[in-house]
Amino acid sequence: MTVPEDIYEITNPKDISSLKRALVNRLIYSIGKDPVETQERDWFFALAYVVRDLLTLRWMESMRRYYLQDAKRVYYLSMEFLIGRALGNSLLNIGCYDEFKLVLEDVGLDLEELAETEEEAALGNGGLGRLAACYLDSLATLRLPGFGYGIHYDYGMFSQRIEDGYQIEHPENWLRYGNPWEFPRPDVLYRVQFRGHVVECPNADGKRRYRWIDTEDVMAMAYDIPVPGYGGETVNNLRLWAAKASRDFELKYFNEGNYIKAVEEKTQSENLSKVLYPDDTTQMGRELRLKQEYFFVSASLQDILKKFRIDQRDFSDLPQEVAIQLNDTHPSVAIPELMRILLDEHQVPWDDAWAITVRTFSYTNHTLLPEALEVWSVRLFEELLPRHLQIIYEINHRFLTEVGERFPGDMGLIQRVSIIDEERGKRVRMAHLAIIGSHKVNGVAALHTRLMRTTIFRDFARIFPDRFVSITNGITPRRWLNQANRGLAKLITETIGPGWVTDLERLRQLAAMADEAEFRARFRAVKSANKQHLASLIAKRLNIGIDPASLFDVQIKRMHEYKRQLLNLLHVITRYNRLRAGLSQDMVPRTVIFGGKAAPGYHAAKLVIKLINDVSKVIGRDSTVAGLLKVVFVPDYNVSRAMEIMPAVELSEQISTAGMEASGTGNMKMAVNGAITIGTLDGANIEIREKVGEKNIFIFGHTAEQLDEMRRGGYDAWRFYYDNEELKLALDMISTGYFSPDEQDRFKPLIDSLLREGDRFAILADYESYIACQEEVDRLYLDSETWTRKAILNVAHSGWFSSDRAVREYAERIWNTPI
Ligand code: B1N
Repeated sequence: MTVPEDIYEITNPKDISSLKRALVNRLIYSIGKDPVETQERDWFFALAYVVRDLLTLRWMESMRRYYLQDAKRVYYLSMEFLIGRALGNSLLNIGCYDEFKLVLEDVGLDLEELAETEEEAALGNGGLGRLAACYLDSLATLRLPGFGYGIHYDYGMFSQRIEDGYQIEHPENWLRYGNPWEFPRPDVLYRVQFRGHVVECPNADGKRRYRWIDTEDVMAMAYDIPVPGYGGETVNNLRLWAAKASRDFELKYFNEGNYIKAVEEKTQSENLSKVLYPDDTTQMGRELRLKQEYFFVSASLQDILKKFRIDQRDFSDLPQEVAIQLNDTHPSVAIPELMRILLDEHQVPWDDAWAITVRTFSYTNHTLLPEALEVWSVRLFEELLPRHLQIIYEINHRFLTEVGERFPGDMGLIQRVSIIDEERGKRVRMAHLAIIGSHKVNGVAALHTRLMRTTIFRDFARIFPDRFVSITNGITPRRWLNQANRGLAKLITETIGPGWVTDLERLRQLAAMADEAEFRARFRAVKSANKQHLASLIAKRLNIGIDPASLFDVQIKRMHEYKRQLLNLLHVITRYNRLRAGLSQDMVPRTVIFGGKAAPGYHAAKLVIKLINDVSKVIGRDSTVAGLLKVVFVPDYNVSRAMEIMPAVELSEQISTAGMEASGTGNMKMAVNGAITIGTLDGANIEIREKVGEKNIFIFGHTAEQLDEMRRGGYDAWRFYYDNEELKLALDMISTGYFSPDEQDRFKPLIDSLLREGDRFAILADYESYIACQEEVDRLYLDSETWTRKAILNVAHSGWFSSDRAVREYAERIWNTPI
């Protein structure tokens, strides 16, 4: 059947009265509420359903268009999609924000307030998951057939509460009231196998064939979430898989008359998609995690191949029709899985199957930290995925044979590049598998890619010189500027027109405006309003008063030692000491804001949260620094909090140990919102400096190379301690309980890590130049015109950090789907 023309309930999305009719219809017929007796949440759901309706037809049109164009499809496989709230973003993307605002006013409601009732989809940890969400937005905006595949977690990122200064994790049941954006698809169901064993069966053609049998199976059920591009023309799809028990479990026990056992088993297998692992840049070698990885990979590949086979094409066409991007190694079991399907289920010969696989996959590496590189014990792999382990051995064998032929006699090389790590118990190195099984491997910033090629993957860069490419991360200007910072967005549009929303490089036109006093005043007024807004939120929620006229100095990101929140604190303490010593004349009043979650088992990171809160308390109670210094820890940092804070930031803290932050993306968000960065030469900070100009950024600290050299010569932590009195004082205050009189050695582990355990993150080495750099920040802030000028230039030169640019690069250089 073709879709009848008159199916549209809303014939004109600009027609307020038809929008209102649709809204009230939804409230009555979909929510089942009498308009005279409603709660705010009812209206939110009604509105979300109306918006989803508007998306749905465009979504079907997009799918039809792709089908007719026979366009090559891009699949983004990711364990994480940190989407955040969808209402405001969808309304702005389809261009109906103001219209719905009026409709709601008409029924006595405020759209912004209503939007706050939406639970956020926090299906990710941090940068990696948020990047995936930004890329989905850009894929749709660029009208590319790009689809996300991930896991439909019941519990996403935990919510963080602060009790007595400590982080307490609470589960966040975001699906409690249902998710109005998703379409459950009980008919899209795939069987995913686990365990069992492999048998070799004789084949008529004399070739060996393998069958994976006696498996324990789980079903994957699809949930579809529409992803609207800007302008509303294209709507793509994010498909998330939820685990459902297979009927086999039930039947087995039902037949034995054991009803309770049957239900118990059902719950157990459905646990698979229950919860997101809250570990950012660390690996937890847990069985459930490997099961999650294979679960969503297996379902996604079955789905991808089902669509591909619709036209009965030959598998050798797969790389022309399909590109699959692996977001880190988390989905890299897709490589042996595709091989298994081709070999065992379709009898494709090995060499053909391998050529297809390598040309289809590409892999993004997001970190060089050894603790984040995924390895799985061979034993666990064998237990859960015996056939995949066999295939991995065969991939490895063939690869190592080839390497042996190309580099004869180099046994060290063979050991280093092998997929199997033979030291410390046999383990499967997923990064090696991902590199060997992909045609392109990309790093996420220039430095990161260079380090990847010269350090951890040096051998692979020699073996596959053309495989490694650099694509610097990007952020979507729709959410991070147009939506989050309405004031600045309006000012920009009034100045250069609306084109920047889909062509962020146009911000460059603002550069000339930086020299105009009137524009600077308007820009300052926007920033000032944003700061006041944030101050009022902090007052309302945390009952803390902050001075909107003070410099807003902000570090918001996951809590991790390499991100060095502790270095920031050492500056705060030093500043406090200087103020108390009466040296306030050169210092501007500052509000230092922190926000971020620590992995629940990461003790050092959690202790830093406690230290921030203890320092905040001591400083907050000291009347001698009142009005001059304040420290605030914003609890439960998430996408919504980020959208509130980013527009108000003046100083963006990007102070990771050089060589350790692969890229960073918060750095880009703050720059485009008119903050000035204080940072190390790390990750994308280097490219930010290149774009905004070195006069418009504060750079300090050792470079990655300098740190490397320093470590080779022997790092002497104590020397930094004894050579700098202010550093010594700050450390002594922490270690002698100045901030923790109730428990003097509370922070001993932190101090020990710096002085006795080698200061792995070079906090002491960078302290002095950080403090000096912060002095420069104060000097500049006193000159408000010059500060504003530099802030404007940051906005003007941030266009390159749009995720549209990044996705275009993937399309051209990796997926071969040029736009
Ligand atoms: O990915 C971001 C980068 O901007 C950040 O610099 C980088 O730290 C981040 C295991 C990770 N790398 N690795 C992870 C997340 C979850 C997990 O279970 C590792 N996250 C990053 C985007 O490129």
